[in-house]
Amino acid sequence: IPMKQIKLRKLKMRLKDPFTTSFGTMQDKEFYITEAIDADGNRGFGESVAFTSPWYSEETVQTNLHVMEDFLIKILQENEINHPNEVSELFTPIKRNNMAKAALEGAVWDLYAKRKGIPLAEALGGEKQEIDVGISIGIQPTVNDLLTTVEHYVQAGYKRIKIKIKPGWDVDVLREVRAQFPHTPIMADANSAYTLKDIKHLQKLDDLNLTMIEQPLAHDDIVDHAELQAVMKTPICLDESIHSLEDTRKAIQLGSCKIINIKIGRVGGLTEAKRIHDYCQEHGIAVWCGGMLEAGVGRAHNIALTTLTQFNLPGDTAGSSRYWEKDIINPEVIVENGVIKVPNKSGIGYDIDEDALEEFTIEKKVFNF
Ligand code: OSB
Ligand code: MG
Repeated sequence: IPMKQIKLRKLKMRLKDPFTTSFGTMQDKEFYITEAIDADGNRGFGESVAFTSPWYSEETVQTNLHVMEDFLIKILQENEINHPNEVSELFTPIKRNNMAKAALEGAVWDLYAKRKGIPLAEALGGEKQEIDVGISIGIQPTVNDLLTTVEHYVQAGYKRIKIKIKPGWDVDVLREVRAQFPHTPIMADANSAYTLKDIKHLQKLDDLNLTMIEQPLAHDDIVDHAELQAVMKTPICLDESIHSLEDTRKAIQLGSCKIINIKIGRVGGLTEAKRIHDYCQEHGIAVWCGGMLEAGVGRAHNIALTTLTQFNLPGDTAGSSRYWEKDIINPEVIVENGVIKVPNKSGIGYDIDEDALEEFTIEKKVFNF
C-alpha cells in the first residue's frame, strides 16, 4: 500500500442531546478524522474515539494527536505495508494508546479496500448484508424521561435497549422500565460504577431478565468480575477491561464474563478486533460492537466490523440522526426496524460529505511520505 500522505483533521461536533454516564455528561465531541492517501489519489478514512477528558480510558483527543504525530505516523513513514494486518504489528513497540493506533490503522484498512475496489466489510471477511442494532440511553433527569425515551426507541424498532446505570439510578429504575416493557430486550451499562461491596445490590438485577450487565466493576478489573459472575445469573459483558486478544483469553479463562463488547478503538484497531471476534467464535462467547458516539466515519467502520458472523447480539451503532443534526458522510447511517443495510460500495461504503467535513474542522495537519 504505497502511501503518499497522511492528513489529520481535528473536528468539533455537537451532539443533539447531552449524553450522561456514571462519570458525567458530555455534549461537545472533538476527535480526529485520519486520512491515508496513495499516489493514485485513493483516500482511506479513519476516526479517533478518545474523548477530551480521560473518564472512559486514559486516552484523550490530545494524547491521540501526540502519539499519532510523534510516534505512529513515523512508523508508517518508515515501513512498507503490504496488508493492513501488518499495521498493528508495526505499532507494538508503542505501548497501549490503542485509540491512537486504531485511528490510523482504520484509514489504512479503508485505503486498502478502496484500492482493491471491495467493501471494507468484505476485506475483513464479513458476510452479513444487514446488521441488527440497539440503542444506548444515557442517564436521564427523571424516570419518566427515561420511560418516554425508551418508548421512543422501542417504537423506532431498535432491537434492544441499553440503559446507563449508576448507584442511585439502577435497580428501582430498571424495575419500572421492565414493568412497562415486559418483552423488550433490555441491558444495563454501569461504566465501572460499582465494587464487590455492592454484590447483594447487583444480585437484585437478576430478577429483571436483563440480556446482560455491562462493566459493573472497575475499568481495569477482570478478577472481581469473575467473583461477581459466579453469583449472578445475568451474563456479565466486559467493555472497559478488554484491550486485546490476551485480555479476552484471560477473562474467558477466569469466567469474568460471558459476553464481550468489542470496540475498535479500545482494542487498537480492526485487526485486533477481528482476532478477538475469531477467538470468541471458537470459544462460544457472544460478542457485539460497542460505540463511542462516533461520527459517520467511525460508524461506517463499526458497521463493516459487525458483518462478521459472531456479532450475534445487536450493537450500539445507532443511526446518524440519533446523535447529529448533520453527519459527515453521505448518505447518513439509516436504521430501519432496528436494522442497518450494509453498503456495498468500496471501502467504508459511504462518501465523505466534504462540505460538512470542512465545516466541522478546527485544525489540519499534513504529513508527507
Ligand atoms: O460504555 O459503551 C459505553 C458512549 C461513550 C462512552 C462509552 C460508552 C458509550 C455508550 C454509547 O454506551 C454508545 C454509542 O451510542 O455510541
Ligand atoms: Mg460500555
